[in-house]
Amino acid sequence: MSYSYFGKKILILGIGLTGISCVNFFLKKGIKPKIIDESRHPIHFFKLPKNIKYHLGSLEHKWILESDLIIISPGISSFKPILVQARLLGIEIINDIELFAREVNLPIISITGTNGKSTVATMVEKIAKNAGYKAFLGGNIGTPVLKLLYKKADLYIVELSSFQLENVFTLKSKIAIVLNISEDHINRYPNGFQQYKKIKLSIYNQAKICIFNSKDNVKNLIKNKNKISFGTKKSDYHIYDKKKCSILYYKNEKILNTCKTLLYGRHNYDNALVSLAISDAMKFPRNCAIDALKNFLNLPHRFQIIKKDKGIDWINDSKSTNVNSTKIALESLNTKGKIRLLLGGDSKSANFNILKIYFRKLNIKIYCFGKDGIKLLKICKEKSTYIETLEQAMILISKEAKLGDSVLLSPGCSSLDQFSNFEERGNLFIKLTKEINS
Ligand code: UMA
Ligand code: ADP
Repeated sequence: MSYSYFGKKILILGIGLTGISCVNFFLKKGIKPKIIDESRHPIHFFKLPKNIKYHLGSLEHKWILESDLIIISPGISSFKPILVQARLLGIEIINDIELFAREVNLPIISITGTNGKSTVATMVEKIAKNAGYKAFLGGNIGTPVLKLLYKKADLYIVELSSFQLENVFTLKSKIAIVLNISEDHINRYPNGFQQYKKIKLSIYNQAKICIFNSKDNVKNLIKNKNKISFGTKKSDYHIYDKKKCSILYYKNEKILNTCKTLLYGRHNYDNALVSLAISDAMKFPRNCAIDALKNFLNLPHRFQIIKKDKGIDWINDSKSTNVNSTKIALESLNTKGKIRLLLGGDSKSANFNILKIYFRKLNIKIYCFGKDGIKLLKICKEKSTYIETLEQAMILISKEAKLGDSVLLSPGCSSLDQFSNFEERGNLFIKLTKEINS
């Protein structure tokens, strides 16, 4: 079905990467939308094409209520009262992913999950390219999907956050996958975890092949018949852990020994397994997948070893922005000495109590920093200390760390209280690590 936007009053919410990509999408069609941002000084404002009507500083109600179609950016909650009102009045609210889905006739591989999306999406991109396909990756990873429309592509790989799944209605993925579901972004959803989970699972609506994690107990919630499982020993794709190495299997068939890869962290074996499942479902040659996975290096800021110096490991896991990724990082560490964990930032109202048991049993010291540092200190007071900033915590660690220790930045929180993004936080950790060790 081809959609026409001519004659409609189109309003875009958010002058960020997404909003700008939407403006350009409509301009290419010869349509001039309007745009709103609640900030008075949106940082991407300078990218807004000239002659576009904009409003800054508030969600201008008049513009919202007189529009026919609203395109909302992921950072803006679609549960804001004025948007609820607009919807009740019959005003259509969609997002850039919906615009993209309406335009595309090529295969789309859609990836969501609480953790591991960027890693798996990048693994799949590398495999597809290795197999000779023109594969383009976009979405939550950083490139707005609408920018991909103008590439000469064979297929698309789309990383989707729960925010980006909120206003999508006609996405027909060739393959859809939810990597895992645990608590995150609870401050965004009025009805809590169940609402977050339902939004994540909506990725399977209208998908041809659904790949799911058996550990999430979601099989019966997926209506599509074509399902592939991974995760537990009984799943189609599973892992057998031996003492040193792990073996990736499809049913009874051995596919890959992780000792032949450069992957760091047990959770990345899961990510490689899922990528293999996607690759097989796309019918990419196995050798292309194995080859790409053997050479895959952890993405920056994702459980990335920075320096092994004076017998101390320094690990940058700044992309850990929820409690589950910190838990996984602690499970993945194999340390002779003490773990020195940097935990903190904006906890987004999450419950951190699942870490209690790890803090109790591990040889660990927790350095709590940032906006919710004091709250985090309470998880295990006797092994924790509060320090205002990451920088101050690193100075203290430089005095305390001993041979055999691991220093782990896996903050479990959003960085936005003290940094502009997780990259800035990770880069500061890398810089300080190098200074301490120079
Ligand atoms: N804004 C408002 N009102 C609000 C919130 C924001 O007016 O209530 C305005 C801001 O002032 C700003 C604009 O909206 O000017 C920013 O829009 P945005 O927050 O949607 O950000 P974009 O620049 O469009 O980036 C978005 C994603 N951001 C979010 O989901 C918050 C990017 O994911 C994504 O890479 C990009 O689209 C391209 O698809 C980032 C992210 O943090 C990396 N994702 C979250 C995560 O991974 O946990 C979900
Ligand atoms: P996302 O795009 O979903 O945020 P990333 O691949 O960027 O995922 O990784 C984010 C964080 O989650 C990092 O701390 C990383 O070490 C951790 N992580 C990666 N894969 C997994 C997984 N399969 N399960 C749990 N945590 C993971």
